[in-house]
Amino acid sequence: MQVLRVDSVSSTQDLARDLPVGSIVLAEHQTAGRGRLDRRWEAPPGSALLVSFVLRPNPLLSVAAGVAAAEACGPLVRLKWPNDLLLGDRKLGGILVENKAGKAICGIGINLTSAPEGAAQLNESRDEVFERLRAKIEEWTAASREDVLVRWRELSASLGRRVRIDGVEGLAEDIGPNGELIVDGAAHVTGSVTHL
Ligand code: BT5
Repeated sequence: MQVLRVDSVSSTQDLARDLPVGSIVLAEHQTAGRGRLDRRWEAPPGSALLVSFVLRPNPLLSVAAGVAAAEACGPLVRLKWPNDLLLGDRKLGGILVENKAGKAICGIGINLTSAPEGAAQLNESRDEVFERLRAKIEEWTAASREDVLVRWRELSASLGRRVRIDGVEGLAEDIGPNGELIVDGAAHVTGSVTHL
């Protein structure tokens, strides 16, 4: 795997999209880091792990990447559907998967030495977290769908809780075979969850 390390970039996703499968982009700083749905991802220079992996497309990739990232961060980290890493009930990091021409660009941001108000930080060295994450991404993107789903259920902070999603409230019962969240029997493919 080729690792490209850069000081400053608009978004690691922008550099990664033109690289071959197997490439990894790591940045000190992003001037236009992004989350889902055109949201911003903010991190002061040098304070976070900001990385994009160029992978083969896989419908369960964002779920597998969540499992990989949670395990790389340590035993206290849990997953909030669909893609948030939580430490306690605070957001520690997030995952953004974008597809381009036969490639899936999997971006992961983890707060290390700084976090926005109300968010969490890991206080660990970037290189150590990166090396663990890289190994875990390799492991979990090669795992079977069933193994990924079983592990996601174990790590989930959302299942068994009352949640709000797309304006409806209900019990988060399970994750479906394609990563959808099942709330009161109904499958939700996209959206943001609030834990009630
Ligand atoms: C995510 O989106 O959580 C996915 C974040 C992915 C970031 C990585 S960094 C490397 C790669 N390159 C990129 O440009 N992106 C990826 P979402 O679920 O939409 O959450 C975004 C929301 O999280 C924002 O609207 C803020 O409320 C909040 N937020 C922004 N920066 C944060 C931070 N550093 N820590 C915690 N929350 C943050």
